[in-house]
Amino acid sequence: MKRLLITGAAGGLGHVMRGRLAHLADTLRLSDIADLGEAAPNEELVPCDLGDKAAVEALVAGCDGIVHFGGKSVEGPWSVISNANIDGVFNLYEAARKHGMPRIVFASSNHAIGFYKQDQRIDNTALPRPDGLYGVSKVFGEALASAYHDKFGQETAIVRIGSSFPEPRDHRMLSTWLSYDDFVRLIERIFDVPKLGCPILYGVSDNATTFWDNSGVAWLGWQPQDSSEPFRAKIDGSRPKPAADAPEVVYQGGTFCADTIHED
Ligand code: NAI
Ligand code: 15L
Repeated sequence: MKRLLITGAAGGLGHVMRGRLAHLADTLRLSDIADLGEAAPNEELVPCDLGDKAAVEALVAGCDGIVHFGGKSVEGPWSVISNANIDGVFNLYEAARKHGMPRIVFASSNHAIGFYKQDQRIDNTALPRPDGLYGVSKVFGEALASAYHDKFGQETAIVRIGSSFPEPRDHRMLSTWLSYDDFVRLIERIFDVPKLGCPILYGVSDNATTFWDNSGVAWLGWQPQDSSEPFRAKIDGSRPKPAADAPEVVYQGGTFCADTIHED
């Protein structure tokens, strides 16, 4: 690619991928509402609020691919979620439609399906069961991606990310963990395949325990290579085992299922 846009580039995943995806494009265009630091020679910094339609249109112009990490990444007040994850995603897709429909990686979340129980194994055809306003906003993004694919041919990989951190932080994350290396390999595949369409897939490493079945997207040729297993003893030793009826043990979305609705 000539120019790859990473939104949310000042955030946890955006910061990591800023350092790991440079080989995919001549130029990385990096955007966020938060401070992005100094631009490296191969980087363009374009700060913007995703809720600002005109700014997002200018942001997307000239990009051949988009990794969309920007937005509210946990539960929060509706005004914040709706600005970033509803209006922001709409603005992004409208901008993409007007500027050549660059392929998009949409960072959806396991919280789009968080109310499935952990003893259920679901695949990429599972109906949404969002576990809060944040999850609902991700379902909206998934639906918008699907509509823009069917109407206009816009290609998106809808990645329901599990828990992508340097290492799993609790017992549930032993099942939901996605290593950074596996995520990089996934993004490489998404931009490499000749025809993508608009698949839903689970962003999860090759963990010994899992809730999710990615066999429906085997054609993508992505083979996660990491596992949370080496971290199990550390988690067992450092954290009390939660009660059998605790949300983090019962539901795929864990404690998000017990979060309240945040009023503005
Ligand atoms: P993060 O919260 O660290 O990063 C999100 C970034 O988006 C922040 O830098 C923030 O400033 C920016 N942002 C928020 N509102 C904005 C707005 N209105 N306009 C422009 N930028 C805005 O989150 P993280 O962990 O890096 O996640 C990245 C994406 O992946 C998010 O969309 C999140 O929902 C999704 N995700 C992440 C998971 C994980 O395990 N890290 C799991 C599931 C989904
Ligand atoms: C998410 O969607 C969040 O963005 C991330 O911070 C984690 O909470 C993750 O889900 C998770 O479920 O572990």
